[in-house]
Amino acid sequence: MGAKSLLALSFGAAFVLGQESCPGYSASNVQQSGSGLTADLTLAGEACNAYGTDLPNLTLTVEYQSANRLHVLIEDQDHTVYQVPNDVFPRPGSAGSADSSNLRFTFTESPFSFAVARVDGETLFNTSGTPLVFESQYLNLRTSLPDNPNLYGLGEHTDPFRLNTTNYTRTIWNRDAYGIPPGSNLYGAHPTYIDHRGASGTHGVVLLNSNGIEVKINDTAGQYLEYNTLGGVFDFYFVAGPSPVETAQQLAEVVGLPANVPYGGLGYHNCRYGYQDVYEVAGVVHNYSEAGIPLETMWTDIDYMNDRWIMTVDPDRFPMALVRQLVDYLHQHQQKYTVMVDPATAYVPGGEYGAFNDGVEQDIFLKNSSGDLFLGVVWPGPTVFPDWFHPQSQAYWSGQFDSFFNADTGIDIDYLWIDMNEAANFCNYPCSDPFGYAEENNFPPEAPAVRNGSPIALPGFSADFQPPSSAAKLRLRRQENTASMMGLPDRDLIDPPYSIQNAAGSLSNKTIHTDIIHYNGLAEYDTHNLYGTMMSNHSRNAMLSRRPQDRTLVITRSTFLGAGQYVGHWLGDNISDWPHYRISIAQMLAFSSIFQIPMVGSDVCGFGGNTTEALCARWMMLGAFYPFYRNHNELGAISQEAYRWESVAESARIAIDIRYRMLDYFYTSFYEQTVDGTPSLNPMMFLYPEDSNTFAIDLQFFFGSSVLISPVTEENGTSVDIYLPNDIFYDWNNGFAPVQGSGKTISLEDVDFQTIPIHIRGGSILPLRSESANTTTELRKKSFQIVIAPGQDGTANGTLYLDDGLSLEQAATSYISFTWDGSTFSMSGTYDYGAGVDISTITLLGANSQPQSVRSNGADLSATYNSTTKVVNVEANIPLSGDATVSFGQVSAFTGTASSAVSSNALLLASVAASVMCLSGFW
Ligand code: MIG
Repeated sequence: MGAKSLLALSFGAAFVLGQESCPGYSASNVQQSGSGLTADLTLAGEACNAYGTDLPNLTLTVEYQSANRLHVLIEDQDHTVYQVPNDVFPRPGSAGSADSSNLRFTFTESPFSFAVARVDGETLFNTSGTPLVFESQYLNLRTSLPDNPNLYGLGEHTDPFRLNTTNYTRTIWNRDAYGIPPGSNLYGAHPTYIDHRGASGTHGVVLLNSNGIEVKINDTAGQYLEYNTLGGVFDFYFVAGPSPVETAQQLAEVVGLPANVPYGGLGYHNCRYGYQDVYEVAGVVHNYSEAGIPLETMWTDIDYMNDRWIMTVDPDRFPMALVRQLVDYLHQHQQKYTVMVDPATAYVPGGEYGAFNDGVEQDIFLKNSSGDLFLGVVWPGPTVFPDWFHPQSQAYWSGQFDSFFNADTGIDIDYLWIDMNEAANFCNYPCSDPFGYAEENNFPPEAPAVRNGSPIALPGFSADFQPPSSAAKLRLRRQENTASMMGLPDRDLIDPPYSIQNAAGSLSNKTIHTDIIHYNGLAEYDTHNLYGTMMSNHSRNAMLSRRPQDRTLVITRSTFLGAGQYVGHWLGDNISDWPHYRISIAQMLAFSSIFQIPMVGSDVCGFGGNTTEALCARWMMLGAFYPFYRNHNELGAISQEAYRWESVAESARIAIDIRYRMLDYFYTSFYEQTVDGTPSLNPMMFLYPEDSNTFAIDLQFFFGSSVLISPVTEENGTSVDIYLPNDIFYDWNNGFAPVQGSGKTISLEDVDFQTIPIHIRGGSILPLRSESANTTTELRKKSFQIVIAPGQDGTANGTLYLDDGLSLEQAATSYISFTWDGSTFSMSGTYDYGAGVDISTITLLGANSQPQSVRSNGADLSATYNSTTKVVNVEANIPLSGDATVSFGQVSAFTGTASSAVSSNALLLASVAASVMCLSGFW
């Protein structure tokens, strides 16, 4: 046993002692007001100094911020302790009162503890079991919970969506986490959870704290959840729910509403690490088009850079002139281009490297206490890191983007990918010899060979799409280095007395050292978890400054609370295996439905290791229902572009076809999330919150709120057990035939490798495009097919949001509500955006007979009926320019099993008596 673990053990012992012997606080000077209260908290006995020194004087501030939100802040009276800066995390406004709140705050004076309850009497949070501990480098607070609670969130992690509640630790400390192992801290910090109690409601709790955190959940002293942090303050937001969807909306008010994305950002993306040169990238674009698989956006990883220096191109492999031709080609074909940028910047003093020189000149890189630049080792070798807290950092970053990503002279990217921003550093603490480390470990790595002779002739690319005759590689020689709430003083910023279970070991391992002080005086120890989100915000602004009229799409690896306001997130370095395929659903649901970062997805077909044909075929279909749909692959792994196997190509064509037909439906859901936080992906328990069978389900999910996706999840399997709540569904893969769910698991058999089970939830109206297209630009020219899927009560509704898909400020938008009351379809709303297309078809599902007539505006519309699938198709041709109604005469709705509804993925339904009935007295 090493010294370090002995140390940890002895601290563990001290902790138990500390917990019992810490004195807690007593409240005095309580000032009540209509909107909350304040009190002084004074250490109630002798300091225990378990992991640092106890702070003697604290302040409690309680604010009823809105009807459903309560803010509880416990901070040091001196305001010396670090708090997350308001410009990094803008606090939500406050305009509530105790009288109008659905929450109640109560407290005990001595020893101080508090509780939060909903006005219905449900206690949500109660700290009375243990004394509050508030020390210079350690905070501890515990709430008791009901037995066997249903808890979700506390990311980023790859544990099940519903969290374990015994002997479970969630460490929150952003980390470069290849392979995203379960039970460990990953790239993002989201100390938010929701607690779901079925009929007793759902609520949410956010701890706004960017220090290292360990949340412990156990049942050894009754069921509890405990926060252990390495600093900061207790800054809690409680939201009342009581439904899961309302909880999500209220959490969005705390962390901020997510940014909207360009419509094209929802198209299919292809990426990999290890494309040899620009010809290979162009070849991939060509191959997609040959294979008839729609490719919306081509991506390039760090391969394009000259020796991995950001803001440079490799003159041999990715000469600027050719990259520019590639981008022109993509743009002419309505496709987009994205590249990666890392924060770590090659350390090359005394040379001609602009990104480094400009940063030095503007003094925006992080420094050691000696005043020297702080050096780590990343791809280019020894590197420096931008200090996002520097007042010039935005100007610097935007300036680099303006020149390198200049539309006239540089790479005119459409979207942006930012990586390694935890921040990642390959060199372990103390990294005393970054030059030696870089040398030994071969950073930057050898570039791949330069192609000899003429590149392959690629159809569509001009004859001069070949290397400039005198490719002069710019090689700069690396030289020796020539060149009030700020946090308590006297802390150990490297080895704090309490150790959180950072999978990288010491806090400073593989990242920026935690004793680095930012330009504004804040310590990396306190702000580490903010680095990726601050880079995200800077990068978004830099992209917007290039194209001020347009929305942008930035995809980041590291996130903190509120990052969704700026960026989307890909789930990092997964592995090409079935466990990672499965866990991607839980990860994605947490980001979309809890953390409010809805533009999310995993590397399709898997990043690390070699994928397989079967896995890739399934993953291309599952990925079609990730908001962010990108195939990405590791350097050295076998190729996995969607066209590499015919079975995968076919899965991709089918899945993209479905996704694109649904794209406006999903775009509408996404838009709605940007307006009020309503999740655009739903865990099953969000929509069936009283059905306890749904609480742990994380292999099925709703795309939007109406489309249930139930992928095959077993290796090489062709069957899947799926749960259908007691509700009516319609089977996408069987001509929309109705399926009565009965709160049971059913088996779908013979689900071949080109099929993903999809069910439309009764009660929905979906606006689909009548057909798919090769790009989203073309897709927008297709007419609409409105699909009415009546619920068990015979009614349905849905919405459609239309805009130009790109502008930051929209000149005109349409927002249309559709309803079905059992016999009449109506649409009403605003119609300012000219979509240029009509509703060509209205499709009514679950109809028991051919309607005698279908009328709109006094005119008869022609309708056909399929008695096997129970579907009525109406030639509607209704413009999207004004309210309209269509009445269906004498149509009766179907419920129960479709006796002959057998498709390739035959449904073995729990036997529900086939019954045909009129659902409303109207018929
Ligand atoms: O240390 O840029 O997660 O997507 O391909 C690896 C190379 C750095 C990690 C990213 C991955 C990317 C890779 N990057």
